[in-house]
Amino acid sequence: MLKAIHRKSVILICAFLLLSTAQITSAESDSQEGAAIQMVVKVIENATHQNDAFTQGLLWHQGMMYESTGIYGESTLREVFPNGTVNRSVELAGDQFGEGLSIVGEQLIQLTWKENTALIWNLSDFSLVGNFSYDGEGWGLCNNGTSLVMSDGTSQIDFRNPTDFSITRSINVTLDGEELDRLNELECDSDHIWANVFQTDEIVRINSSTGAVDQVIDASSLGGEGNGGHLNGIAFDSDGDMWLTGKNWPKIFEVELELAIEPSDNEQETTESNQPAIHETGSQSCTGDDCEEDAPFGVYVMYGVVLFTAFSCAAIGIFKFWRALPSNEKKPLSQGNVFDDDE
Ligand SMILES: [Ca+2]
Repeated sequence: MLKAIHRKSVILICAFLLLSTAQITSAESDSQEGAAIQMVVKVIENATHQNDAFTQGLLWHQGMMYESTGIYGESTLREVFPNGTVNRSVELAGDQFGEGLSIVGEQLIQLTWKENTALIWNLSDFSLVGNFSYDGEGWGLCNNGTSLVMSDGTSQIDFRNPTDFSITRSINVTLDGEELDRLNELECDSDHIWANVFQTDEIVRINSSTGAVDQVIDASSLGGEGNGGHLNGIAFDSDGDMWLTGKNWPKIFEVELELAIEPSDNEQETTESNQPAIHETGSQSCTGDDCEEDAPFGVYVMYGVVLFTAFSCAAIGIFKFWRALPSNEKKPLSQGNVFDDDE
């Protein structure tokens, strides 16, 4: 009887340890996925931005900037040299308020705010060649390589077929589990969407699959409303560098992203000595726009417990298997019995 209790106790202990460590692993994973990392911007250089541009959409393409500007009666589509000089510009109809801007092949797609119309412009001569219709408001637009990605002022982001503008899927954007709306000018790649949060100095980086915000970027150091209007322009150049501007701002800034955590004295010295792309602070490491939290000490302890448990249970299983063999097949594993099997 005691032997049976002993054997069952060992099985229960193994099961308990494995279940506990699995739960710890799950909780730790959830924690790392759920918490958005706080970032700040560091200015690398700046260039002139036309301060009559009420910026609503911005992108780089083959060394030139393309910009959509808003306000009824003043909205435009512009091609801008890197030094800020406007090369070409075309005016929208007086009843159209320019919004997000993206490019598909040799055509620029420009949203309008409440006119339910996306304008299709030929890149070569800025001729208006067509339009798409959509429901709701038009805010931000970007191209992730396969879809046009569009915001409409709500927490929903739609992925649209670039050939007919039909919605193929949607995500709900959340920050730390709460819905986040007012997502304005956009920029995107295959995995992430960057969005200005309307009337703030914040940009959020959104997971394109889940809608969860994994980075919150504080760009208030650029001056915000002090430049003439709200932050509202995100674009990556051909080197992958981020450029930011805002409505009627006189400057556009190339920036790098850094962790918002206050550096220690030693790390301050490292930063001042012009450390490049890789920043390490506390328990976090960051390489440009791809930052993740390192596992804390507790995780390594948990991994050790898992390995020990698995090894112990495997050893017990092997021993029991050996015990169950006919006596003439046994090799001399041990002289004593660790566990007696009463079967
Ligand atoms: Ca953009």
